[in-house]
Amino acid sequence: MDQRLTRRGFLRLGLGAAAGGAGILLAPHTRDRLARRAEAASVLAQGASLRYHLAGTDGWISLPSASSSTYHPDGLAPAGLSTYMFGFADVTGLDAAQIQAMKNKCQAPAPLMYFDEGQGALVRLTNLGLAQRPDLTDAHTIHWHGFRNVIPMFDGEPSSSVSVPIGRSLDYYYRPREPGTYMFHCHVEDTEHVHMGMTGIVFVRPAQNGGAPGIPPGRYVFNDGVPPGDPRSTAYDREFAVLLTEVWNEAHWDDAHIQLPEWSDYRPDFFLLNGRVYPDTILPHGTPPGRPDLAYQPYSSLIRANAGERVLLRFANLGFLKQTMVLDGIRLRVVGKDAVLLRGRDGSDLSYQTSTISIGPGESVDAIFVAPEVVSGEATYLLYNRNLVGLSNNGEPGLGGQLTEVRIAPAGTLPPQSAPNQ
Ligand SMILES: [Cu+2]
Repeated sequence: MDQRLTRRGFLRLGLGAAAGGAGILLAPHTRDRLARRAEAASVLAQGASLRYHLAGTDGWISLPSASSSTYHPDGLAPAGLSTYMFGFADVTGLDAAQIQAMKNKCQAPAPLMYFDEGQGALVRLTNLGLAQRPDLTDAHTIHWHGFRNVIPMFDGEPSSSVSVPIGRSLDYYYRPREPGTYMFHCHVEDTEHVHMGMTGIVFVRPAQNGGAPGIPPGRYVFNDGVPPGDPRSTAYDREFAVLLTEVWNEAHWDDAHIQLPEWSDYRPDFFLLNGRVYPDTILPHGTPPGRPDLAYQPYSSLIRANAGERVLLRFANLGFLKQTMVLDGIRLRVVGKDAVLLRGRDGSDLSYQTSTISIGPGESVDAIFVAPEVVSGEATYLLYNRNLVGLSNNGEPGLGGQLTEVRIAPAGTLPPQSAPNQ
């Protein structure tokens, strides 16, 4: 995009094409394509390079409510659970019997996936079918939303590509070239399958993490080309992916009860961060003590850091409504939008500081903050949806929805982060 095609360059292109057509030499892009094809073949030949294995199926999650209505909690829900879902289960490394046992045990949201720039990797999708709806023969796919180098085979958009029928698997091959934060979802009957929960975050780490001339190895959002001390740097110490989704009780109840929702009536009742609503958002990862009902909502949204550390928030929205998230008292610096570094073509820094991030469906935002000093003990800040509706559970009084805490500990308290969101 930053190279203008001059008249001379255009003529050179024509000459190159003519030479290639005459069989004199292989144009560089042809050689590149052959090399990539060979690389893909070698990756596909190695079963070991399977990076993630997801199973598409249905299941149930737990969303809290003080009152009950026709649609919530669902009368068909297993004890302790409330809401019927479609989704992905993490079956990475499981054997065939263990994978089959995950039918009707999807999680919300899908497993967090991440990749390294330039490294080819496989993601296997197995379709286990829907236990609650054996009458539905829905296929599933993985659509990596925003992936810029996809070939149709692995795009997951079923009207121009393949999808995975019940009982079958497909290996998706990716070689990411553009670092940043993305999202993925099933693209089959996508209004339904996306809303029902087949959504997750995927991000790509830049090659610069391995170091570059004048830049030490580290953690960077993008190949920003500057050392960590530079104001334009995207270096960070900790990273947290935050997926925004919604649950409209009626649509979920309809799918469990063999009914069809009228999507133009869309009116969500729950607003979720990483598959949970406040106050569950601040509970630990996995199944928190005393909360077996959260077994299928494994992701905490609690953000913890030491004072002085740089913290990256990777936001993505796969609900159907625009949301506005606020972090009071700490300035965010937005460095990326839709997996693009905010940098002008002339190199100017287009990142900006804000306390407020508006994010529409299908959009992602990369924002970094520096954890402020703490006076004594831990300091707590709130990250929340500015719209009161998004701060409520099922429209009831009290705080709920898209609210979580940012807890800052004195410098040196927390060990280095071992994995994203930890
Ligand atoms: Cu699907």
